[in-house]
Amino acid sequence: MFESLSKNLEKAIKSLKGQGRITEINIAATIKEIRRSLVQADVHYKVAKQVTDAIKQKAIGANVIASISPGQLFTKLVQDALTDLMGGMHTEVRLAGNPAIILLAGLQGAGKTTLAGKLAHYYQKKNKSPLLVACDVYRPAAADQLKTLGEQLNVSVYTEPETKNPYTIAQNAIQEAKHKAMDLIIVDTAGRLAIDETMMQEIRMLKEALKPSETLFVVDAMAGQEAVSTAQAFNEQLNFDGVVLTKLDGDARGGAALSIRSMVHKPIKFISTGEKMQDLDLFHPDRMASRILGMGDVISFVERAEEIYNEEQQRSLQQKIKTNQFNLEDLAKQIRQIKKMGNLKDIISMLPGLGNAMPDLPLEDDLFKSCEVIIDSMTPGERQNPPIIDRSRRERIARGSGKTVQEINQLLKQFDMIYKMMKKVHKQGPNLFARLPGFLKKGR
Ligand SMILES: Nc1nc2c(ncn2[C@@H]2O[C@H](COP(=O)(O)OP(=O)(O)O)[C@@H](O)[C@H]2O)c(=O)[nH]1
Ligand SMILES: [Mg+2]
Repeated sequence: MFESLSKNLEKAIKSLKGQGRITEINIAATIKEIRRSLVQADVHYKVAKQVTDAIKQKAIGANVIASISPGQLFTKLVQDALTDLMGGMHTEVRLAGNPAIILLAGLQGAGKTTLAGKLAHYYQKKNKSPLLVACDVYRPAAADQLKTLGEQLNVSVYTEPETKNPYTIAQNAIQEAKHKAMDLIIVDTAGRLAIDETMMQEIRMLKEALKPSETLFVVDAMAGQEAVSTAQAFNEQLNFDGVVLTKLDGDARGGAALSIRSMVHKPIKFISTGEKMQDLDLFHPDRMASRILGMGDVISFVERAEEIYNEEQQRSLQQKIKTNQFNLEDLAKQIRQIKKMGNLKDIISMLPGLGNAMPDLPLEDDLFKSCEVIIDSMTPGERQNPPIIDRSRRERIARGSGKTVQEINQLLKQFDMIYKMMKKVHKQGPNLFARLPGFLKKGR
């Protein structure tokens, strides 16, 4: 996401390099470039102008502090301007009442049902006890979709296949939640392909009747400017509390994320970056701004890493390295852990300096897949003691995994490198990757 915007902004700021000081004349081209980059990212022209006017004013005003380079100053000013544009601070989702109710609204295909599952997963980790409620009464498949997610997450799902009134279903779900001492209800609703009076009326009534503590409008970020106008239309009818932007992993140009706050005056609360249940992040304007500027989002990275690496796992990994017992089974385990952090491209974009360097690489989520397939085709003995894998074993593994012997050789060579590197790192301290969350935290 935001790849071309990031590149364009970086280019615009780079053009200031070599300038000793800031004058209205030498920043004119940069300002124009920044504005053009924003418009190209599908930010409304007026908003883009507002942003660049603010940057320009501050840049000229800041001229007196000559201790930093114009490039550095501009990066900071653009970062601040983008942060302000997206709302400044993170706005919390408000969960009040027992059960607390979250109502989801949005067009068909926006990602509501998927989000319902993600929110259940998210709040479950926060020790809430969620109940998913299927109020899309038009598409029977929607209830099944929710049920599948519920099973996968081990979260209860409330459905009433025969009932055609979403309000009745929701009321009954509230009773069910009270009965079972569940403290959070997430209501998935029906969408339409376009804004439609019947749908608006239905969701408006549902909101009035349920009085949810949080009504979230869900919108596909790839819709660009249209996401903004849809948000405006829903907000007029619903006066929702916050926005969830989905599909930011796609080729969304970023316009929706950048403009919604200033055009609709409602905060973005969550962003979704993939189809998996863990691909959900709280929206932090400052973190997003640094990500756009290619400065990464180390804090979100750390938060995700912390979720999957508990102390116990770290200790056991360190122990293995210390006693030279790290083997291919452990490598496979590490790969699975990294994959749990979510979409690979998304994770990499959180790391400073890598976000902009990576988009050109064919980084698929199944990058690790062939490693896993190969390791799967080995016997336990081979995984635990890779040196025994001789030529004939390599041939057998190649046949079993549908790979070539060269690919097997390559994996074993990579393992050997990782193994040596880990031992080296271990001499200076415990495993680098397992240590990364704490390590990065100390740095910030
Ligand atoms: N790539 C990607 N796909 C998503 C995301 N959120 C939802 N989807 C997909 O978008 C499609 C529509 O989602 P769904 O939840 O059924 O939308 P609904 O009609 O609003 O309930 C499904 O195929 C989802 O897997 C996301 O953040 N990224
Ligand atoms: Mg749905």
